[in-house]
Amino acid sequence: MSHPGKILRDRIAQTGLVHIMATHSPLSALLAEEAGFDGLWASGFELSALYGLPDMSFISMTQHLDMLRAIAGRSSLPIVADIDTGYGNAINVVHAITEYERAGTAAVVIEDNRFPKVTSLASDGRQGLLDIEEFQGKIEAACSTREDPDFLVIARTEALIAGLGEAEALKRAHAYVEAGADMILIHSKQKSPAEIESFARAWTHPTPLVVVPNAYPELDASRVRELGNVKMMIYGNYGVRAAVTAMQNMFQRIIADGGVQNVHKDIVPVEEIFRLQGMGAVKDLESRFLR
Ligand code: SPV
Ligand code: MG
Repeated sequence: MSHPGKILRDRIAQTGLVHIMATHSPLSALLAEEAGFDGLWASGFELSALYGLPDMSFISMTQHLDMLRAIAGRSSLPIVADIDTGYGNAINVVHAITEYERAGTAAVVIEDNRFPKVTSLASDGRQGLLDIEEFQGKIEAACSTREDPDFLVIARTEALIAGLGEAEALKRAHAYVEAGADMILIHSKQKSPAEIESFARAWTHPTPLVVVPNAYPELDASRVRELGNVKMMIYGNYGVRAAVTAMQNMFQRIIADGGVQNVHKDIVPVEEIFRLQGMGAVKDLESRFLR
């Protein structure tokens, strides 16, 4: 049996900073693995977008888990699962952790929003945070449910997103570590990384931080390494944005050109899709077993 939590922990120890790419499908996971990422982010935002829905708890745990299992079946990279609020209260978290660990997840991120959550990145998003004690109960529930002690429980505070300021974010992060969190994900929706960098400098606790530079793309790996205590960067929505950019462009050109006569040379040949689909293995099986 593989131990995805151990694989992720070892990778963090070896590199000092892991790069985790958002995925919404096994295909995008394969592409992330081939590109050289250390792990996969089973993003709620990306999966919601894949269904054409906003990221506000419309996607069920079952839908998210089904996709995560499909991803785990096609990639050997450790998966960091975005389980949003944990699908309810601390009891729902117990159920979620059991299911996600069985599905082969290396780590979960649970955020201190109230269910149903609303995407963090909307400028006018409604953000209601749980009381600290209630969220501590969810973190404790997650930690006591995991069977593999290397399975990582990452607590995410939305205090900066909710406009509660750095002192509240620090207070919450300390409380979540006290409850057992292995890492703290600190997020912001400001356009500049200043808020995140200030938090990271003020965070003197040895528990490492996770950042998601979606709104503040200038926060690159070299800037993150300078902070010293950030051990994971999650590229939160780059897969789905890249896919949308490519498909919008391609579909518009086909309509404008009245056919595919011009565009076909600008996209991968179908053989590349065969390769990603594992058609080579099917050919071997055919020659062995089909009579
Ligand atoms: C996600 O990718 O679902 C995230 C990151 O949670 S963000 O959308 O930036 O909140
Ligand atoms: Mg999310």
